[in-house]
Amino acid sequence: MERTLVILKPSAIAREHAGEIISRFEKKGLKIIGIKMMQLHEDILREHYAHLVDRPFFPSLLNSMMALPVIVIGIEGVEAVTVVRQMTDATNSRKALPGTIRGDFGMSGQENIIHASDSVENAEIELKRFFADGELFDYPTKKFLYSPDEA
Ligand code: IDP
Ligand code: MG
Repeated sequence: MERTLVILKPSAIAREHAGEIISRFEKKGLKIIGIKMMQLHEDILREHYAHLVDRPFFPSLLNSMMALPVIVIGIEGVEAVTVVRQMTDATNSRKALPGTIRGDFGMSGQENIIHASDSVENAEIELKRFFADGELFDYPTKKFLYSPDEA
């Protein structure tokens, strides 16, 4: 099983899409193993977006991510990192395919509704960044979701 981090960004909260997006993950068969609302601040965002701090749009990204509280979600499933990235699709929502979260809920490159970890290694780091010990849970998976050899 893999674990990955999703952040419902201020754009999702402002436009009241949180429930619909969480519902997509549940319908797919991905398991929510942790969820909370939190206000992000500059320190954690500089860490989380360290690969972008020198880009000209970084100040705007910072403002956007601090504009409202976000909802952070820990998600578990077989190949969960890849599956969630596929459900998320391209960074620019205008290029994301219909049927995907960014493709269905947004029109912007920056205000692109959700964050999703891009590798198993980063997912582990990011889950530790946003969830304290004891905030991620282990509980039984529904029957008929996987074959015995997959799960
Ligand atoms: P990702 O979210 O698809 O993994 P990253 O390249 O990691 O994309 O960028 C992180 C976030 O920074 C994006 O989700 C988006 O909100 C913002 N961003 C990335 N590139 C641009 C850009 O060219 N203009 C404005 N915002 C951007
Ligand atoms: Mg990224």
